[in-house]
Formats: sequence, C-alpha cells, structure tokens
Amino acid sequence: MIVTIATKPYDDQKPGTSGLRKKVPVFQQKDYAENFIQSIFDSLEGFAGKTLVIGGDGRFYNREVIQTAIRMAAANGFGRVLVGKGGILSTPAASHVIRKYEAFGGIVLSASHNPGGPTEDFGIKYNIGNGGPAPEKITDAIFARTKSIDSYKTVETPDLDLDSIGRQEVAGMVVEVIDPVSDYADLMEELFDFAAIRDLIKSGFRVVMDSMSAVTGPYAVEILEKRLGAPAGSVRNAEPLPDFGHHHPDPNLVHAKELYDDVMSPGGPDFGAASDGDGDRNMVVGKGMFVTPSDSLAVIAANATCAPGYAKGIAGIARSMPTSAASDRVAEKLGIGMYETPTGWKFFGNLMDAGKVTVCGEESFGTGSSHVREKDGLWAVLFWLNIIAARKESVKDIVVKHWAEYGRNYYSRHDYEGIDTEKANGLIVALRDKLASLPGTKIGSLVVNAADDFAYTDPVDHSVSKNQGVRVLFEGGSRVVFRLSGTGTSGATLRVYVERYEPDPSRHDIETQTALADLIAAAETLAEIKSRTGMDEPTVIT
Ligand code: VG1
Ligand code: CO
Repeated sequence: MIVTIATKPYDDQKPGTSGLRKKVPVFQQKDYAENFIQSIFDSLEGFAGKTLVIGGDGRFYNREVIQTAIRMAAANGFGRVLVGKGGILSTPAASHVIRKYEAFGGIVLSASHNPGGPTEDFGIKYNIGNGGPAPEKITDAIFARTKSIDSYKTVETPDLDLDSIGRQEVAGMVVEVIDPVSDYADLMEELFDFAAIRDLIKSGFRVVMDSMSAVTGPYAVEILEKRLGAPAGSVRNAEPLPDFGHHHPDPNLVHAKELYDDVMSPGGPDFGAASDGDGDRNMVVGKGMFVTPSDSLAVIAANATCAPGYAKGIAGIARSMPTSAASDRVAEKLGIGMYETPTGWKFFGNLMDAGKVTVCGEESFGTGSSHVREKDGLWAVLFWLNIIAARKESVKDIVVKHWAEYGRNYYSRHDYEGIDTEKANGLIVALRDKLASLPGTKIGSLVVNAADDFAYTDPVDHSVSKNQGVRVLFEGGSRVVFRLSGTGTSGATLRVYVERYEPDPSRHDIETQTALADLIAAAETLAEIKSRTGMDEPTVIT
C-alpha cells in the first residue's frame, strides 16, 4: 500500500565532503531520514523500474534506515533493490555492486571513520550509476530539495527479512538480499596475483589486519584468511559491531596504535593493515616503517605493473590538493597525466570515467583505482601485498628505495577538532584576506612563493568548485594548506597540512615533526591558530 506522508523541511541537510552526516539523535527526529531520502529521489530522473543498491557499514541505526529506504524506493517506483545481507555493504563493495549489476545508483549508509552508537554518528550518501559519490551538481540539488520538501512516499508494510539471502517483493518491487562479500572478493582475485601472495604468506610472512570492529571484518576474513591462507585470527576485531566496540574506526597512528605497536615490536608481524568504519580507508605499516597515505599512492603508482590487473600500466594519477606531491614525481617519470582535485572522492569520478586516471589517492588514508569509484581499503592492502610478493622486499626497503629514487615528501596533518564554528570561519576568512600580500614575504627562514584559495575546474564537465582550501607555497616546494573539515558532526575541525620535499637521501631519516618544524611554526604565524581557537596543540596529528 503506497502512501504519501506530509512532512516539514529541516534546514540542516546539506551534504558535506561525503554525504549527510549527523548524530544519530538528529537522524532519529521525525521524518529526518525520510526527508533526505525523498530529496535524493526527487533530484533524480529516469529510475522507474530500475535497480537501486542499498547497504551500509552496520553501525547503529543502519537496519532501521535500510528498511525505510527500501520502502521508499518501492513507493517511488524503483523496480528492484539489491541489499547486502544484514544490511551490510562496505563502501567499495557497494560501488562494485552498482557497477556489476548496472544499477541506477545506490544509497550507502555510513559515517565512515566516525564513531557509531546511539549518541554517535550516522550518515546517508547517494552514489550514481558509475558507482561513485554523486557529483556536486546532484548534492546541490538534493540540498535545495530538502529545503522545500513537503511530503514523501512510502509503503505500509512490515519489516523485510534482511538476514536470508534470496528474493522478496514489496509493492511490486523486487528486493534481493545478496552476499555482501563474494562479488567483491572475486574482483580482488581478478586484480591481484593471489597465487604469489599465498606463497608469500606460506613462506612465513606474517600479515595482520585490524578491521576495527567495522565492516571489513567479513571481507578480510574471506580474502586474507580463506583465499590467501593467512592463519585464523590474522584479522583482528573481525566482527562488525554497531558501536565499533566504542572505538573510532579510524585507521591511523592514533586509533590503530595497538596494531602499529605490535608490528614494530621485536618478533611482531611483518605487515600490518587497518581499515575504517565503511572499509574505504586503509593504513599500511611494515616493520620499522609506517607508510604515509601520500607515499602509499606514489609507491602503488610506481609499482602498479606488479599486479595483473594493472600489468598494462596506468593511464594517469589523481590526488586531492592537500595530498603530498610524492605521486606527482611518479607521474612525471612515467610520462602520464597528473590531476590535483579538491578533497573528497566525488571529484575523481569524472577523471576515471573519462579514462584519464587509473589510480587516485588522498592523504586521509584513502587510495583506490578505477576498478570501482570509491577509495578502497582492502584493495590498497592487497596491492601492497602483491608488490611485496613480486619484489620480494620488505615494506621498509620498498619505501626507502622509492625515496632514494624520487626524493621524500615529508608530510603531516594537524587537526584541531571541536572549534567553535564562528572562530574557525573567522580564521579562514582572515587567511583569505591576506593571501594577496603574502608572495615574496618571509616567515622565519621560509619565503612565500605563491598563495591562493584552491579552485578546481573539472577537466571533463568544466564545473568549477571554489574555496577548496587555502594554500601557501614556499620556495623549494614546501607548503602549508588550511581547510575546514566537511565531515564533522559537532563544531568545526581545522585541518592544517604541512609538506616539505627533500631530494637528498642522506636527509631521509629525520623524524617527521622535526623535519617539518619550521613549516608548523609558519602555519601558526600565518593563521594565528592558538589565539583564534584557544587551542595550544592539535587534537590529532597524522
Ligand atoms: C575527510 C578527509 C577526506 C575524505 C573524507 C571522506 O574529509 O579529509 O579526504 O575524502 O573525509 O572520507 P574532511 O572534509 O573531513 O576533511 V570517508 O572515509 O568519510 O568516506
Ligand atoms: Co570511510
């Protein structure tokens, strides 16, 4: 029974860097999720009778919203919904399912690396038919619609059984509950040399993965333990929990510290990896070597032909603007295109669709390729294992040799979380105001070469995105970038990205914060962070 329900708009449903993210109690307000989902459907055309993919990272409130989304998809005229068993689909797996089954699009429920639970975070994101996050044109239309929405369509029907694989029907729409893991695992097996990785593991190379009680657990167990022969238990925190065991499912040196310490300890594993709440981020550590995400992108690009799926080479590389320029040097050497985009995976979609780039990355522990249209945590982990198996070298050797060949980009991100929104905006405005006066000035011993607020023109559809981060470039290729996060759910987060290029191999073993000390000081001078935010130190350094 299809019904139309009258509703009132909310004024805070603007999608951020990666969809709409809010605290669970916000989403639990009357018709809040319904309004947003209807606004998505109202912003799309031509989906009658077509397929919609729905899945999420299993966090608190996932099941409720999935039931809602299925009812509303039926009422709005979709012909079929594909939903992962238990409502589970990692973000890259959802992207793959959309592509493989040629769906019209997908709804991905996740707040990524943010904590989950009754008072923590939830999110809804729409992905288009190429499997990637909706471009700004669509997210802008969705936001506009949320401001005027006055009704939504749903179906009055009991909850569906999401825990049995098979086919059901709601108001004439087919609902297929699918295995969330198998299609994705098959794709990984096509891209990488599983036989070589199996041999590596068989030879005693010890691999551990921390799934952080988030969505990649079942995927990592199937791939690493079952298909690649890693001993049972190699995947830690493998069971997805609605509250991620009260942890931040964020794979970095702060939240995946236990894994890091284990790999670094004498007699510990040879290789450690972790991924985030929805499985699109990755962290890679080897004995004596934490790989920064920016370096990871560069190493993967430089060694891509080790993997069967990339044996013919890569078409080009794209990175978000704040990501270090390490991969630029690889692109230069390979003679392929290099693209610098705003933060957020949605900007890579057009470049991949047009065949301009094969691999993409962000400094925020995101790496991926055109095999899907999202960043992909396990893909990056498997790529590293494939490279290690092919080169028969440790992570550390691979990275140190890479630096020797290309130079090292020292890199760090300092986050100041929970700042008062007005103060954060004031800081950025003040920075913008002085950009024109900066070139030629000296800050400490650094000389400013150029300064701007990054704007991007998409080379494919020519859309323009302005105000994507203030960057101050110094002589010698060092730089500081400032931007405000678009994924937080309380207050504002200032991100300060600091980078220095060091060509000289005899200077490649300096501690990162030390190597960047003068730039960190310059960031303070430029943005007056302490006095404007009242914070003496960043809350997170990665
Ligand atoms: C952060 C990262 C950005 C990433 C985004 C989504 O955004 O900096 O690189 O694309 O999260 O990642 P922001 O606006 O907070 O800096 V995830 O794993 O949420 O899909
Ligand atoms: Co994520």
